[in-house]
Amino acid sequence: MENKKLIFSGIQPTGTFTLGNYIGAVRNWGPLQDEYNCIYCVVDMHAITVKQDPAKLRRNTLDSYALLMACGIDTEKSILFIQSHVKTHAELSWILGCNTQFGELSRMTQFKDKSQKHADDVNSGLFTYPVLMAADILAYNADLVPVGGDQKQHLELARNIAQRFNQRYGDFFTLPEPYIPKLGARVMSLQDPTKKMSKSDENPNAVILILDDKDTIIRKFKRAVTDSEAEVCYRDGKDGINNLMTIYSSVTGKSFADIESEFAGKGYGDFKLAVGETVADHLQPVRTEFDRLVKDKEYLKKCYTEGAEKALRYSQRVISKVYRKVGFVDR
Ligand code: ATP
Ligand code: LTN
Repeated sequence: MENKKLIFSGIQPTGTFTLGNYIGAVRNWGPLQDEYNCIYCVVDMHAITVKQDPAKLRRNTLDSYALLMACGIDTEKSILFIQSHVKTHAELSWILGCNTQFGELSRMTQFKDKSQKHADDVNSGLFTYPVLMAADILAYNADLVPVGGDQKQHLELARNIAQRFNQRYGDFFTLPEPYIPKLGARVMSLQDPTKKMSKSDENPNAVILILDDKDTIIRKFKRAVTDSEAEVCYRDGKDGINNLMTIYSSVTGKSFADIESEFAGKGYGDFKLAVGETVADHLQPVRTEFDRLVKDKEYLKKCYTEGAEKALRYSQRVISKVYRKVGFVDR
């Protein structure tokens, strides 16, 4: 690979991507490919920290892979692979786990949220989820990690784990930096704008899926929860409108001031319709490209097989050095 900084990121195949995943993360991944060496991954091993139906997981993993390509990831420029195909992630995860404190993991807000939501299955994978995430990143000694705002805490932990390893065994890991967009780092649920929009939300009206058709997208925006005023402006306490303005701004590039004047004197109905239409039109090319790609199973297989081979080759070099550092005997 060329001598550029290295980017790593991953997304879970827990369903189809939401507008939150798209604006907060995935749509930023494509444009980074020219400036950086990029490695992207569908993290199916993270997905099984909550119960998954095996047939659905398999389908969602392949769909997620195709969807990343449809969102602009080019397998000629970047390494794009499926996490479970590359064994080094699990191997490094064990070693990093031995350098991570119980207390640190107990403080992770995602763990607290998810263990409440899945109270019947608080398994150890859910608890050590951030260790596997640190392994994903450190197995490539990545410099930058483009994610939404909700992953900041996990990234800080990854840095702490890397630092601790470096102190114990001698400088080795690069400390990865988060790369979080200024706008749209936290797209909120359309039904409860105090909660983040999430793939696993049970209420379909809360979430825009990037594969939803135009009518569905418009209908969901029309039903979005707002407030009892009738003024399109960005202000504290107007969580619903603030969220819609953020979405509209991030797909059109218009500033909040422009949006406020565009809708001055108009009601929420007009604004919601404009957001719905704009988002649907913006996503149309992604849907068209996804439909084309997902039918071509042979091509997808070729891409993810080659992606896994490249990722394994790269990370194997890193892991071999880690094994030596911790005192494992050479094979
Ligand atoms: P789940 O609900 O299954 O936990 P999720 O929707 O949170 O999934 P992930 O696969 O965990 O999605 O996240 C993929 C990427 O999308 C991450 O970089 C994450 O920070 C980002 N992301 C997820 N939700 C949002 C959101 N609402 N706004 C902005 N970015 C988001
Ligand atoms: N935990 C992340 C997904 C993820 C990830 C990673 C992101 C797993 N491994 C490595 C960046 C780098 C999430 O989005 N929920």
